[in-house]
Amino acid sequence: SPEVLDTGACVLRGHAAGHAADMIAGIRDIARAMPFRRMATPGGGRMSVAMTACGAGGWWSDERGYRYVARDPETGRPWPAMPDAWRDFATEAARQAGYAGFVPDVCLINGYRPGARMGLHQDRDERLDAPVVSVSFGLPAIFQWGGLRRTDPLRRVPLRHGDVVVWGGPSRLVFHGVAALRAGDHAVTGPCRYNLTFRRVG
Ligand code: MD5
Ligand code: FE
Repeated sequence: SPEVLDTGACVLRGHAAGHAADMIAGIRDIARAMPFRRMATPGGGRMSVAMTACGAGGWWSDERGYRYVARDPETGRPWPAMPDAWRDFATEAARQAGYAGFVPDVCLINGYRPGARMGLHQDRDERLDAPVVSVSFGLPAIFQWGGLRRTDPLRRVPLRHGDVVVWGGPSRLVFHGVAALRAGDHAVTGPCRYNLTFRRVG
C-alpha cells in the first residue's frame, strides 16, 4: 500500500525487490553498450553520480549545458532500447500511485559510489504532465524532499533496496536531492546504489 509523501507523491516500499536480479542484470547489459559516465557540468565541475540511460533518449550534461539527446554525443550511437518488462513495471507502479496510463519513453540510470551525491534540483526537462517513477537498488540513501521553492525546508526520506517512489501532479516540480552515499557492502550490488527514473520526454 502506498505511503503518501506529499500531494501527488508516494513511496511503494520494497515494491521492486522481487525484480532486483533481473533489473540489475539489465543495468549491466545496458552499461556494456552505453557505459556509466560522470558528466561535466556547465559550471566547470563533474558530477559525482555516474549516469547512463535507455529508451528514446538520454540526459546529457557538458560545458555547454544540459538537455535530452537522442544519440550519445561522444559516439553518435542511440541509447539501448528500454526493456519491455521495465516499461510495464513503471506503468503498473504509476497506476498503483494513481497515475493510470503512464507510458515512459526514457529511463535514466544513476550509479552512486560512496561519497556520490546529487545537489538540490528540479526535473523540468521532461513532460511535466507525466509523473516520474523512481526505483532504488543496493545501498540505502537519504533522499532530500523539499518544496516548490529552493529555500523550502527539506525532509529526509530513507530509500532502500527495492523502494519505488512516484511523483506527479502538484509534486512534480519539488526541489529534491540525494545526500552523499555512505560506504557499505550490499548483498546484491556490492559497494553501490542504482537509481532508475522512468520519465516521459517525447
Ligand atoms: C536519485 N534522482 O535517487 C534521484 C531520485 C534524478 C534524481 O533526482 O533527477 O535523476 S529520482 C527523484 C525525482 C525525479 C523526478 C522528479 C522528482 C524527483 N520530483 O519531482 O521530486 O538518483
Ligand atoms: Fe531529480
